[in-house]
Amino acid sequence: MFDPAPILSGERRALARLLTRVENSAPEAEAALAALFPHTGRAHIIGVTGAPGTGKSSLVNELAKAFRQSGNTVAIVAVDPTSPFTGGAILGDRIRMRDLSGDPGVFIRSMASRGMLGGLARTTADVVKVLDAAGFAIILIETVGAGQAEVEIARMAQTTLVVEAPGLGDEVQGIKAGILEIADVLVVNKADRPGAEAALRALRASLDLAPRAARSSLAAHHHLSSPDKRAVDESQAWTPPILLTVATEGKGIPDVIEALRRHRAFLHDTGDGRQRERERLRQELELRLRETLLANLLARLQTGAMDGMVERLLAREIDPANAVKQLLIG
Ligand SMILES: Nc1nc2c(ncn2[C@@H]2O[C@H](COP(=O)(O)OP(=O)(O)OP(=O)(O)O)[C@@H](O)[C@H]2O)c(=O)[nH]1
Ligand SMILES: [Mg+2]
Repeated sequence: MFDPAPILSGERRALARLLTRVENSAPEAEAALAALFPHTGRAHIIGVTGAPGTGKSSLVNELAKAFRQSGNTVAIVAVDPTSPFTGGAILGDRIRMRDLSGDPGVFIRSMASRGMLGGLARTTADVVKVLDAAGFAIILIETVGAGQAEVEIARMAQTTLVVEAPGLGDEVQGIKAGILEIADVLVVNKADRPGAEAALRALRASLDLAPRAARSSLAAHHHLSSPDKRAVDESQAWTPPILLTVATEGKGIPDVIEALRRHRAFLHDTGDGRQRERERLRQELELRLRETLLANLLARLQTGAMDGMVERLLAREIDPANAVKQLLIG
């Protein structure tokens, strides 16, 4: 039987051991997650995302220090979904976050997608649940904002902080468009570099252009559809603040902390937080349902049935849609 007590009291070795099991989808992990679930839902989960090299890790490091100074415990989850050679990046982060190590109120976990059975987004969600149950007041999740997995990871956060930096090439414009929509707080880091003010103005312009529904509360498009209700919602919609920082010098950090706290209060006061949570849980349920149904189905197929069907497709004897029908009929 899994004993949740060591995790609930934040015992670090028990925590590290369980997180490894969760990452490896070990059979014991499921029982542990079930036992811990009632203890989750207390942390402020903050996603930090943005193009490569914008200074996310440096910023996370500074935010963690500031949160510690005001007495909050902090867990950091650094996710590196892109590179199969994560050793270097994680080592770099370790060095950057060195001033946090040794502090019992800080827990840092680096995750790479390689070899992860359950998929990165789901595993990250489970890791965050464990840290939440362990009582960390603040959970910072760093992802590189490049693809679907990262956006999904950002969505599991209550507050999403998008980091920009001046002088990024055109290739990141696409990334920007996608992640601007999910931003609750925008930071232009590397404000010591030329072009920071211009980047800030450009961001402000694209935020003004963005359709309001896209960045107002989730409630606006899921729940409240009648015009007058929407008007009410607009008046209390969240406008993402845009802030300048120099993470390497710790400049601008108090304003970011303030914005994060304000956003949390907004989520609480408007009921938006609960609606986001509801959406997130629905998504998780759907995802797991889909996975389980598929796994059950594949387990029931006769051995070789798939291979045989692939050969028939190859020979153009059948089309994919009818192949599925035949496999389901058995
Ligand atoms: N000039 C300047 N450099 C910075 C600032 N913040 C971070 N850097 C530098 O930018 C580089 C990348 O910083 P990281 O914090 O690793 O950025 P990141 O976004 O986490 O990078 P990835 O995780 O690899 O995507 C490092 O060399 C930092 O020292 C800043 O405010 N000003
Ligand atoms: Mg980083």
